Amino acid sequence: MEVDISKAIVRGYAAKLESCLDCDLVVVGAGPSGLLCAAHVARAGRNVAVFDRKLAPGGGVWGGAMLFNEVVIQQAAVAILEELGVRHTRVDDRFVRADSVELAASLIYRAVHAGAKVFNGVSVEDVIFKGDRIGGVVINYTPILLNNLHVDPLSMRAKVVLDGTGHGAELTARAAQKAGIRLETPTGGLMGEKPMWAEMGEKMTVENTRRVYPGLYVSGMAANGVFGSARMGPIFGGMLLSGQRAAKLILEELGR
Ligand code: 48F
Repeated sequence: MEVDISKAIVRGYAAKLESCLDCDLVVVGAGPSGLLCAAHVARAGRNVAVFDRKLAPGGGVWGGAMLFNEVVIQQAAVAILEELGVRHTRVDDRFVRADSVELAASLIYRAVHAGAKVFNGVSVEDVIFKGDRIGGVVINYTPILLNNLHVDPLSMRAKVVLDGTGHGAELTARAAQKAGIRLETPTGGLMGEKPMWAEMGEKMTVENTRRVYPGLYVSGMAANGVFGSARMGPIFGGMLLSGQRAAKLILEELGR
């Protein structure tokens, strides 16, 4: 029995991973923007893989604000909450609030049920770069990286890569630094996140959701990090709207 259990797991995981080695979209970072984008693109019938270095996907949603596990969402994104099936309570004319655990669980459920393959405990440590385009990602198990073990990674091809890595825009920063590329930003480089300004941060995270290099898009806080916009704290409507916009732009590109 022990061996049959192991066989089932090994075969299931191998099949899942192999099905993504040449995919349409790799989402790096299973935060709210990345998960919602993955759900939409997978629901449109595309082959989507999501990687998160942590054990639990969901990014910064779980802890609400300072571990007070509630989140605030502005009216503009309430329709997304309803589509996700997340219950919410009116705060005032501008906002509703919701349980952060319910939001994180719903985002993960929607992405997986739409057909996206979510790989937890896997870090993206590099991109595949061939001259004029980002063509995929380089992955490794997080425990290998945490223990500084000298173990080579695996690579997977993707038509589009989404940097949804949150504060720091880690993937875009690494790609820009290692490949020496000029990003499609006003300065050609990573402009860096600005201090808290909730209204501006929320507005800009949606506007900044776009392509930054052929084959590479940014969403959520990574988008604000790349384009030099403010952080916004525990209001999550912008993240959801950013994920929705990323999906729309990526589906347009994939449809070409
Ligand atoms: O930061 P995060 O939640 O992404 P987001 O969609 O949302 C930001 C909000 O949570 C919050 C906010 C207000 O609304 O400001 O911060 O921008 O999630 C990013 C995920 O990316 C993973 C990381 O573990 C987290 O779960 N991640 C980061 N770098 C890597 C990565 C990497 N190199 N490989 C794999 N996963």
